[in-house]
Amino acid sequence: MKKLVSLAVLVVMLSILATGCGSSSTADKKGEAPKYNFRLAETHPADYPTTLGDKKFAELVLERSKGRIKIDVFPAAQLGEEKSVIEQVQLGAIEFTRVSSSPLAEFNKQFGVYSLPYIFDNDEHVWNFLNGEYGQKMLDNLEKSKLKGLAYYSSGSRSFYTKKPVKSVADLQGLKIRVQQSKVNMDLISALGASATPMPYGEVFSGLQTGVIDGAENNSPSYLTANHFQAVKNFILDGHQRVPEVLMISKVTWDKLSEEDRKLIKQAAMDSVATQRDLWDKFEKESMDKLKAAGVTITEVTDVKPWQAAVKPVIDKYSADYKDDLAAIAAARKK
Ligand code: GTR
Repeated sequence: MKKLVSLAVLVVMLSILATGCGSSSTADKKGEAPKYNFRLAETHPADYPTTLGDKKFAELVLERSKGRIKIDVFPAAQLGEEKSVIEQVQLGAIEFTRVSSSPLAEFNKQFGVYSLPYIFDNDEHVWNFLNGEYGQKMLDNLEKSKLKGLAYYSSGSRSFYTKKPVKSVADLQGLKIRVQQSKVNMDLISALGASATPMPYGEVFSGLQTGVIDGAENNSPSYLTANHFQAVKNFILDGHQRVPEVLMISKVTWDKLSEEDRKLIKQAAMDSVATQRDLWDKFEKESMDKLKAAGVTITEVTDVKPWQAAVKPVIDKYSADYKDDLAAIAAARKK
């Protein structure tokens, strides 16, 4: 009898699982079977605000195409780390991704401008630029890198977190700091007197735990959700960068779509931005509270000038390469 009951429980559980996972679904219920089944690669966990932005995008596309275009979001780097994902998107092996502009810069040099330190004053300045003609044109310019930029998402500002407390630039001297895989980032860390260690995002936690690196840098939501705060507990809010996130489609995929579907996809991406930004703003605050509650020591930077002075050589090195881009960014400040 007991055996029979557990068998029945098992059958019920399996059928629940089957309905939950079946490709089912939303598309079928909405009408036609999907003509396209695309994948979107995301590095963050399923409930991260940016992943929820991706999902909003996929939902709008499914709805507006009446189930013809289905995009499945694969969170938590299931399809690989950002650098390898970008390569696969260039080839059309993965159709969509959302990545940071930093690793993207290795594929499209212009995006490196976003990694330059202290070029934006605040979030408003960032969005003035991104929503302006120049920022939008940059998304189109990704075409020469076999990619097509659809929209920008928020990612706040990046700051350092370290094993030993850092209270000033001087405290960073000689520390091994993980950076995103891009040249501008390497130069930035060197200018601050630390030793830059590029590595994929997914390896940072164990790097911090084992002491391969002494620290890393990111926004508060990433510091929290990637569990880096469990390994190192000193967070200094120097806000050295504001690096926008980019939602993209493979140019290979884009070229196969009808003009009508392209418009639908572009519009859905643009319309998903409000959701991502709203969730982002809320979660940014929430993550600071959670970090504090978890015993992280947070150091405010009241005077950012010594930090700006220390990284000036990076601006000097790249100012000729990014002359027009920097001028457009500066102009977005005045608006
Ligand atoms: C995050 C960003 C990710 C990833 C990560 C990193 O802020 O959202 O896409 O680039 O930083 O540091 O690798």
